Amino acid sequence: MSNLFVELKTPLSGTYQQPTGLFINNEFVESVDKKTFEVINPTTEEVICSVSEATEKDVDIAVAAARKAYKGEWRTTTPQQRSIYLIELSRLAEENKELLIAVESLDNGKSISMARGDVDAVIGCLRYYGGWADKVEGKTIDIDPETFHYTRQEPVGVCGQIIPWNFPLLMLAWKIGPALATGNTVVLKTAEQTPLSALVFATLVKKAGFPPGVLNIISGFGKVAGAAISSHMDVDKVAFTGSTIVGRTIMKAAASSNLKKVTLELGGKSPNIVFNDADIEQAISWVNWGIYYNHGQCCCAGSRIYVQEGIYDKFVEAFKKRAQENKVGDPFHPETFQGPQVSKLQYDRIMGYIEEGKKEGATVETGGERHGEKGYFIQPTIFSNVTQDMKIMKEEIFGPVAAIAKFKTEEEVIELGNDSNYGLAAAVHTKDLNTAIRVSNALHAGTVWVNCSVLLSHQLPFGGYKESGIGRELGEAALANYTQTKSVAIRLGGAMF
Ligand code: TXE
Repeated sequence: MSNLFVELKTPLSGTYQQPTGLFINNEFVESVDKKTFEVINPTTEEVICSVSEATEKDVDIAVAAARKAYKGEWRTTTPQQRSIYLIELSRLAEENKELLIAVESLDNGKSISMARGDVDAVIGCLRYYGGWADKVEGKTIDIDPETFHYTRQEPVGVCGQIIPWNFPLLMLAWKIGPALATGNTVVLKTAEQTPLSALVFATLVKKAGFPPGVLNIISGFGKVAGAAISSHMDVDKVAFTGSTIVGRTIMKAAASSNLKKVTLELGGKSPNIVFNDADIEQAISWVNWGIYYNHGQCCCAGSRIYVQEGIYDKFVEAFKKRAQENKVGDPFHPETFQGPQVSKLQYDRIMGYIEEGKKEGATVETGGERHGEKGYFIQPTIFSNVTQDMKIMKEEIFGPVAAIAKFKTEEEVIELGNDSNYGLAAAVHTKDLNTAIRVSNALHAGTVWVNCSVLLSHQLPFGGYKESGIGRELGEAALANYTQTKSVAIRLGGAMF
């Protein structure tokens, strides 16, 4: 093994070889400046290993590799062959599932049950987009008998993809699936907090048969490698998932460089609405899942919980009990529901919001403190009596912190639900079909769940209204982000006009 691999160990996988280089042209390479950075285990706060850090120079090399592949063999690779590659990549992910789960838990801190769900979704997503590769079609358009018109859906070119740390592998799959299916090449930058699972995944890319340069995966920081991607003159499109503030920066960089296409999947503060007539047991289970799934580190987390006055007290009491039952601890313990937050920075941000909630006068029903002595663990926290103007009701906390408020009428809760700059998702709990449909239609959100919450499928488009983003990922809708329409008009003969 070269010095670009280190031997690591997890309780689930035993020892394994962790790649640490930048994955460019189907090989692991050192960064030009030989820079590296440390990766921290959020459970122990200890260093796991160091990985190569990409700078602008490495981004240039990766983009050149992606461009060369795009102009070369990949250009003439048939849609059916692209489908075969993606489905083989999905199969290899399945074959290496336990290792991918283990590395995800090690690096991100997510419980293995959550990591298992993620890796299953990765496998499904890659297979799904493999299925799309040979089904992207243009149209013939009948305009006049003298001319034959048709459209082609062509790839955009070299795509830069910048992903966050909350679902390191799943965000990778959501991004590369539609991009590769439609014939683009990719330079993907992982989040600096969680580079490890994507590097393990990279070992499968060459095995799946992808030509060199088609999919390049680099580790690095946002302000350096991320900024280099979004302002690069030879990147045709940038796709980003992360904070709204960085989303704005990326759009500006795209606008002031080469006007590359931009899709953004940003933050959220999703309302979770429980009506008097809801099945209260079910509603509590879904509300609990909606906010505490992935330790609250989910852009579509149901973090604003509005409960109708008739069941408010009963709901708060029962929800409190449920949240206290969520097992917090070692992500590798099979019964753990909630592991540590991903980093010290995120831990501090969340604890800051909790302090703010206390200061602003909301009631702490449960939690509100650190869990344990070591690692970035936070108790599942519920604030009740939260008003609309409080910070914890307005801003994305991105942690295990629920804010609950009481409402009286349907009209009032629609107003409250829509009173946000975000519009990623929402949930409605009621047994009345008319209420469910009326409220779903009235909410300004890219996804509305009825009698459930935070249920995602690679077949269903996902994305935000308002400041939650631009474009839709997943489903057939995502293909539009990675193709451009060419119209062809063929004159069939006859004199000009
Ligand atoms: O996100 P950043 P952070 C939200 C959530 C969280 C907050 C901050 O509220 O508390 O954002 O998290 C790259 N040019 N979400 O600071 O900075 C960075 O390297 C180009 C919501 O971790 O947005 C990483 O790869 N790229 C969210 C990615 O952007 C840049 C998921 C995300 O990091 C860059 C994560 C720059 N100037 C956080 N600066 C969701 N929508 O799911 C950073 N990056």
